[in-house]
Amino acid sequence: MKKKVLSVLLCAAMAAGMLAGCGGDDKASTDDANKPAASDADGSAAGKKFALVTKSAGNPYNEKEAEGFQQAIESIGGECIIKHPESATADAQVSVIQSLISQGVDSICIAANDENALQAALEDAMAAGIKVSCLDSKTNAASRMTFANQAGTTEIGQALMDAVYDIAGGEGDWAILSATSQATNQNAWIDAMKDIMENDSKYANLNLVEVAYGDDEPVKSTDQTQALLSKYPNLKVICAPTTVGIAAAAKVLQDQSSAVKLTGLGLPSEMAEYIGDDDAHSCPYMFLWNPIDVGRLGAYISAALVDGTITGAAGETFEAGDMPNSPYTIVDAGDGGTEVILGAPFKFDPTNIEEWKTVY
Ligand code: RAM
Repeated sequence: MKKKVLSVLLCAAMAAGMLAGCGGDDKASTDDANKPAASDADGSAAGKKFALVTKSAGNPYNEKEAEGFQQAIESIGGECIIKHPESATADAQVSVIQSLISQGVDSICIAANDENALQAALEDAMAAGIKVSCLDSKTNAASRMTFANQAGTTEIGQALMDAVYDIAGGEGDWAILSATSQATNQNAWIDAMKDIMENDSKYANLNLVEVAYGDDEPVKSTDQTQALLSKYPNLKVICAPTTVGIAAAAKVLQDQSSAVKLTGLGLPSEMAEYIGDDDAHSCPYMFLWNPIDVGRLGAYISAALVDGTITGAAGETFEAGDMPNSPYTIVDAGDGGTEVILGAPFKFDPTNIEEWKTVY
């Protein structure tokens, strides 16, 4: 627990530092290579270029990931290149990957908008000697060396399924408001929820009426929430396993004083005003992990791949600076590839949301 508090404090300090020192919010169209911070660099990655490709621009979760990635790369003396594609599509990411290959970067760490559609581009990158890994959302095993996974997929599915069960009172209609239909991470979490629901009679009285897609766009997520409310008059709970979706749905439900309740994965900073146990709040509780640490883990994986400490094989270990669980071990991801798990999903509720809303 002490470790966790320390990590939180470090991240808060780091987040504050990032605001002052770095502009990590660049669009794919800009070609921004940020210089290493000489003061805390130990030179081990000097002269190397480490790229991060997020899912899309304009998503605060992705910006937090980028903050963490940049901080870690700069702390080891590397050059950090952050790319936020214009939209959360595979096509947008393929163009970014192609331009990074031409730039001759040493590594690409990517939050995949599609499990399979990036394969050709990422194989080209690996053939050019670039070390490819994923964070947040993975590609298939053939097109990555390993993956910084924020938490175990089944664990996230179980936490969300139990929240739906609890908030619905064990029965009734519920719906999912997801990100894009191709997002590997959301699809894995949704599959895990369905598996749990279908294989345990405890959940037999819950009825999943629809999986809607807001594409991680606030306006589309708002429209999809409204559509769910009008299509399903008996709806009890919406589960949004996306920070963009949950924030949009929270506002719709709370503004309308709807009886429909919400849970899912959200940023405490965006969700604090909606979290509460009473009728005035739309979300009793939700889950997440530290997105800054997801970025830091992706950075340390990239660095270890580039300096040859790891190849991405299960069983290998690597140091990750002052991260709470360092050294980390690479494990089998169950899809033919490997992953590194950051930690467990963390519950945010009325007892702790005030404390966390200033952290991320
Ligand atoms: C959204 C994105 C991201 C996901 C979070 C929970 O911001 O889809 O990939 O990890 O939600």
